Amino acid sequence: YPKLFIYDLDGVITDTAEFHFLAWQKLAEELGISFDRQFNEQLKGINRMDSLDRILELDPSLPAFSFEEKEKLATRKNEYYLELIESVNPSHILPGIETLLKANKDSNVKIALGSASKNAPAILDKLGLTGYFDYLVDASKVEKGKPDPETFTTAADALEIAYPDCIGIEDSAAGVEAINKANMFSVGVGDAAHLSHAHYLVEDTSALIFENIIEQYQK
Ligand code: B16
Ligand code: MG
Repeated sequence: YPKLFIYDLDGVITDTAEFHFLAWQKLAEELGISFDRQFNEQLKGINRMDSLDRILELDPSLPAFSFEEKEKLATRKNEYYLELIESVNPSHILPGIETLLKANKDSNVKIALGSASKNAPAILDKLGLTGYFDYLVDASKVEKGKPDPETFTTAADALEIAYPDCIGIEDSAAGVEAINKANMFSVGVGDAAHLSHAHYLVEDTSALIFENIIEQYQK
């Protein structure tokens, strides 16, 4: 039986991806860079600075930015993002997630968050879900972002649980790769085009059923 579930935030618990997209798009427009939703798929699960680097790479004609300039740009994006998430509330929890968290808690299996977002604890609070979690890993606790396994191993280490006893749930290709590299069981949420490397794949969050995940893990 597994001992720990590690949940990604954006795309699994709530859909903040749209707000990240809008905030990055606003910043990119100010820099004269255009990018679309399809490119945004590549930014899912990628931390703030790495996301900025990928966006700047879209326009090779831009001058090279110093680290300080990039920090200012990243901060500006975050200000736009914070404005957008101000109105986040429990109605923004994705379908099936609260039922899953309840079943998870009732089974005495530990619960952690594994998010690349520095805003993760504040968003969990706005959603009213903080009480379910035994441990939170956000960007402030890790050096190497997804697809490095550190986000997931940090949660397991903090709760002193062996990696093969952990299940990670992710919507991003980078996140599923991170879970697999951590030697944990990966549950992907989304389509096979991005997530064929997941050990168990469901189409959307409403298909995340606790008993089904356990059954797949035990196979
Ligand atoms: P922040 P997750 C990730 O969240 C997002 O998917 C990604 O698009 C974002 O750039 C990253 O958090 C950093 O967020 O700017 O708030 O620190 O999917 O790992 O929960
Ligand atoms: Mg995600």
